[in-house]
Amino acid sequence: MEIDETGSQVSNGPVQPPSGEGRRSVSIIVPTYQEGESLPPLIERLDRLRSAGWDLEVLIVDDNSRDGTEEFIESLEAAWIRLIVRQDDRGLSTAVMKGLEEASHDLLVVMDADLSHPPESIPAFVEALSDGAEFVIGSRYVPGGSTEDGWGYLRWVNSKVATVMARPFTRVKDPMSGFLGLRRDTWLRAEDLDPIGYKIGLELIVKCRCTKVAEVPIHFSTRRHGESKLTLKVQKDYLKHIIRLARWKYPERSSFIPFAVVGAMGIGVYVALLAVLVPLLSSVMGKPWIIAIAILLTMCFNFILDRKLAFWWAGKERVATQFVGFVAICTVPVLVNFWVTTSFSADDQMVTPLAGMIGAAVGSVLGVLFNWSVSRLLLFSRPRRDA
Ligand SMILES: Nc1nc2c(ncn2[C@@H]2O[C@H](COP(=O)(O)OP(=O)(O)O)[C@@H](O)[C@H]2O)c(=O)[nH]1
Ligand SMILES: [Mg+2]
Repeated sequence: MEIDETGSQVSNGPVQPPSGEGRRSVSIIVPTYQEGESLPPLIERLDRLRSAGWDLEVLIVDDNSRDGTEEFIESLEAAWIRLIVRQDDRGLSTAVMKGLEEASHDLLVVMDADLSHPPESIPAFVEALSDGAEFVIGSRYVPGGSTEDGWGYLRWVNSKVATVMARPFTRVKDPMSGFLGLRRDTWLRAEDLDPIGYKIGLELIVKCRCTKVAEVPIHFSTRRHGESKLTLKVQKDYLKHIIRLARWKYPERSSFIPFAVVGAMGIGVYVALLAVLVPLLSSVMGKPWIIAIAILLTMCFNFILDRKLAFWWAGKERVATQFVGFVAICTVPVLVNFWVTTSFSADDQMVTPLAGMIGAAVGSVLGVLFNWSVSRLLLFSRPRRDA
């Protein structure tokens, strides 16, 4: 083995020939945007696999880079390389999906054009798929995998945080990898694919409901040509992507948890409102009225946030009816609180602090469960799968 100019391991002689009977056919999808300089060495390295007996179909999905990519591919006159130039669409995920749709073989590999992903690992991908894996990831974080030195601390932290955020969906060590392998039958199982975000691997693992995911160690090289398309916007999109995946895979929890958090925040809002309103309005109205105003304002706060975060599928319609229903539903636990507080009090004249606390606790717990389930049932129809 030697390290080539890209920092990847490349063998001197022919790369690993296909094992078993006959030639193995693999479709390789390479999304590109302004990768004109990286393509020649990439194609050369893929061609070495062909020389070793692999039957490769390469689909380059380019988003109209106009940097010589088209001219270069045309000049090769290679029947095994297909260039798809997209004029209207832009984006990594949709480019990958386009390539997967157009591919003709049963074994599919997706890789970056920038030589971060060593093509010499493709035989190991095929082996894992033949051994029963539904999905394969080229991984930096399994034994034998590595990242070329020179990754900034920030980029490393970024990758680790993103990996932790993906934990509810998959246990793999490197779910952020863009070097992927899958069988056609896995791809055909994909449901509700969402083109947002860069992390198409994570999207596919979740939406194809993969359980057998293998990780093949790779040496991840730093790109030598061109620039990364990873920007701050990508990180914001990643957060959105994680939220959408959570809503897709765990719709109940993704609705109840924000509802409970907003409910807890509502208690703070209520207390703060009382602190402000009592001194402000005491001279013009009685305490019960001030409390009623504080409760109503808190309900508005909860309604606005719950509609957005817990009942995200609610859309823009029926806001007024939903609000009236919401207030009616929320009033039930408030009345329970009132009833518990008064019935736990020692005598009719005095509300003890303990009774108040018990009332508030019962009211809150009951309130969250009751408000959430009844609001869902009566006011907001159930989340659609593709929300
Ligand atoms: N077709 C297409 N390819 C893209 C787009 N954005 C990135 N790519 C390609 O996707 C691969 C990964 O992008 P890259 O910038 O290397 O991301 P990084 O590895 O996370 O820094 C590269 O081959 C890019 O050329 C896009 O909008 N459209
Ligand atoms: Mg890259």
